[in-house]
Amino acid sequence: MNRRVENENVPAAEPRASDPKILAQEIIERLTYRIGKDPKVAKPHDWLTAAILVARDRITDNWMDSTRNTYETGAKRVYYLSLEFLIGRLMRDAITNLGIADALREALSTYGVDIDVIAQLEPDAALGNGGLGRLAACFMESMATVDIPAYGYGIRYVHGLFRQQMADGWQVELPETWLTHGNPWEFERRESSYEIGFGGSVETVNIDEEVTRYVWKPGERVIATACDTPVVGWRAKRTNTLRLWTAYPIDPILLDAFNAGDHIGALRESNKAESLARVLYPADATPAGQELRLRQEYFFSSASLQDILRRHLQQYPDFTSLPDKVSIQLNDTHPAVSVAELVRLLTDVHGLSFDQAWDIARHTFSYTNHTLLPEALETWPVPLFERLLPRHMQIIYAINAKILIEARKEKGSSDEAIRTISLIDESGDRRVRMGNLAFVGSHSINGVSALHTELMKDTVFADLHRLYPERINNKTNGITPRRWLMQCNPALFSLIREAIGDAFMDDAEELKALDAFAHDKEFQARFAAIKRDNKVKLAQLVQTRMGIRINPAAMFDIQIKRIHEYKRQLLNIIEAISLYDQIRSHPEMDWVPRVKLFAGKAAPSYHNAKLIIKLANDVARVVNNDPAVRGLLKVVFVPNYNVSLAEVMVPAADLSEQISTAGMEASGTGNMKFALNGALTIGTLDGANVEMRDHVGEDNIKIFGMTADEVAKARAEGHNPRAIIEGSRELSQALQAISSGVFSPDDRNRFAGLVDGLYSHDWFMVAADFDAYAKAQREVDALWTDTDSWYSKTILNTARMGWFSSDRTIRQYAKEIWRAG
Ligand code: GL9
Repeated sequence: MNRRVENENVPAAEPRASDPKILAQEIIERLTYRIGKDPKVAKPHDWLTAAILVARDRITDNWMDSTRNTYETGAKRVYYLSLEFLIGRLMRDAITNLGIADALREALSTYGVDIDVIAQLEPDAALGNGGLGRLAACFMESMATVDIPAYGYGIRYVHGLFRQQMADGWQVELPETWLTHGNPWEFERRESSYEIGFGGSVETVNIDEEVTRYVWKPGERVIATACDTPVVGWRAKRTNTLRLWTAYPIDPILLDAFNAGDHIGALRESNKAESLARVLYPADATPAGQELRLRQEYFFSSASLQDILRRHLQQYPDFTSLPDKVSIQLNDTHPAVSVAELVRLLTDVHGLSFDQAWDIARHTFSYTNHTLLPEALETWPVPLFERLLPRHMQIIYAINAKILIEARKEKGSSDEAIRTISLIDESGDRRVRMGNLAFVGSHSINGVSALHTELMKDTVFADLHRLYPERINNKTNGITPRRWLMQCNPALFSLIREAIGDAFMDDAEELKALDAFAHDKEFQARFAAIKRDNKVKLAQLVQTRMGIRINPAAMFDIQIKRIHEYKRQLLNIIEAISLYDQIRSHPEMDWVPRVKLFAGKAAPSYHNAKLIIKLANDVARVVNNDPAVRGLLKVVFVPNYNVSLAEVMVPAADLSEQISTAGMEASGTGNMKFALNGALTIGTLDGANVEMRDHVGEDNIKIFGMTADEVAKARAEGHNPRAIIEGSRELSQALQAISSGVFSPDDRNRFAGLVDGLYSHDWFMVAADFDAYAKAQREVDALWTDTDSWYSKTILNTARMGWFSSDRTIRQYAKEIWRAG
């Protein structure tokens, strides 16, 4: 086993100095001895790898200090279990946090290498789908920054989120191959390997009258091996570990089969094991629902828990201290099987009683819910669960019995309440409810914005909340200001620093000192000039990638996020069509020039989302080529949205579209990134928009549309979208244009399904909110023409967004949930 070798005579390595000369020397050393390249013939990729290796050494010094320190102080460790980490590129993040960005730039320039050029070659680590995965990445950085001993646990997918290509305006998915050039950030830890079982049967052994032991004999086994990436916090205060699991077969090749000539069969086991970590499921807020997904969930949960228990026993005598020394945060329901797995490990492997194990589990786990969409709450068919994880199924039944007896006997729950609290959904084919399992197995269940948390109490978890009223709490999401201001918008960062000093670099709420500059003409002009430069950069990107010219003087109106009906890209497109009509009908009016930019991926099986992408592209083609528009409106769908593209688009936005149907976006985090970078938000009272309005002030955000209560009421009482559409001239004309094939002359019926949905039920209230949205957009136009007022508002947005730093969010988790740090 992994016993630590305590050898006082082995000195720690000397921390490395970071002046440009030394860095330059080391770069050549890495290039020569690690990459095996003569600097004279080194390719840009080789320089990138060498630079990363040099940075990594410095991180490693800090990493070892952090790990040693946690061990010595006996501090509580936090484990963040997440099936997704949407990291993006790491180099810029790492070198800014280390404080060697300038020195490294200088070092590379001595060889004529431009750091900005090689930085572009680093692939995005896209091990996540969207907001949930990006939040996990921001949290990793903030946990290191606020000095919490934390580990992220996940899967090292060989293929991250698919690459999106456009073929005639349709989304086509291609595999993402981020590991082609290797991954210089990671350290594989072959010694940290665990066996993970699937299937088989459970044997019962009666030890005596009272004690029965259960022995799970899995039918299949694979090996999980750790791969570590260091995550360095701001000013390198601490470096934590992101531990991602890779799957290996126990027997890499079945030699008998191979020798008998069955060359493919000989690799079957190996392929099966490796398929576990091969691809990220691209589903967004809809469960993937396939056996491989449940296997992935169990694989990473089991490996992580075995690792956590091993580390605990290295330092402490037994597991009674687990809840004091360990907090495990379940990021959504994806790792919820961990609840049963911990109970299994503690009872079957370590010999604790069921009651002891259950008590420890409940005090150790906490769970974050990220969505209210009922279809997104994972459930698994009982027969599948039982076949794949027979022992866990028994444990889930035992937990269920305990909970339901308590609900009935002590709390007097009704039959109806018992039905919704049960871990087994019996309304149709019997299914295991992972949300309920995560809830009952945790001492804290948190939502991700104030509104979302309240809705959780009233809807999905209403009965569980009545049963355990002290468990649900709110932790409004945040974003790391390092990546989402300092790094992505260096010019704005410098301007702020010049104006208010450095305090905001360590405490984002200090940005409020900028309030004093909101009406300062000179400051406004400089703020505007920076925005303009950022827009020019985006315009260049659009020109080179898509061959479309956009005017940086126009208002950049941006909606970037996953494509989903509830996010209502459709509302935005229909409004663009309506504006297009009006510009042509009223050429005499002073239209504000706008560029409407969209980007985002659709889940490959989400038919309507893919149609919405096609519609955006079809509308773009027509509008952009119509001379009657005179360049006053452009529509652009930028392909292959990812973290790196966001880093260019966010700083270039004038207007941020946060227009989800109220009650449906749990929080949103893109909303925060835009406002922090000086964009005005047009949005509904949904998710964190509500709290953003409270912070920036209602004069500095454009809120429109139905509230969550109104939406719930309209849905319950039934509303008549046809009457609404017929009552709105602009809307009916825009829909008429879509239906008659103005944008799809090659296939008039292409969008019939989308339009019919609006007439027949309009579940997402696109029709219901249209007029309010269009009116809000014209009010935004009016604001835009008053330049001073526009910039005073956008400056106030930057000034007042400090609270939305993920450092604040993490401090709240640490204090109120983890009791750590
Ligand atoms: C999400 C919510 O939809 C967002 O509103 C929220 O900001 C994030 C982070 O809490 O979580 N839940 C969810 O399933 N996704 C979210 O973005 N989806 C993806 O990550 C694709």
